[in-house]
Amino acid sequence: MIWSDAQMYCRQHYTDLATIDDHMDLSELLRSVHQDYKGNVWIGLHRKGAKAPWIWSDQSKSTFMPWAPMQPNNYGSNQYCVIVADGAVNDLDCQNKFPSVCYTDRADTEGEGTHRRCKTVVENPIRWKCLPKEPEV
Ligand SMILES: [Ca+2]
Repeated sequence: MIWSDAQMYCRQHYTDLATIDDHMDLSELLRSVHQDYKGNVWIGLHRKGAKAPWIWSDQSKSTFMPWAPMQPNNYGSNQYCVIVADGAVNDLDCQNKFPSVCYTDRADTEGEGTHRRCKTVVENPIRWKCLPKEPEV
């Protein structure tokens, strides 16, 4: 999907496109993704224009943006959306079609009122990574 479709899809079916909070979160994301896919995936990081700040789709305040070397470079002056590739992030043209990583907030049954975020990789066709498919309503 292109980035905006991925955002819409994640918001409809999960909580939102994935946010990365820290190195642990990045490792978990890579582990989810790399089960059988090594390519680029959209995450929730994006911006409205070349001068605009980078923001997360879910309004997260996370400042963890593990840019690959020389990134973000806004190559071609239209790279406003962000992928994870090779364990780092890179800005790309939002019109590219990639699988995306959504997340779901859900109660952690072993925690004490804390939540954990389950990440799910979405492709065309949709592949379910860490949550069972929800019944059709
Ligand atoms: Ca780039």
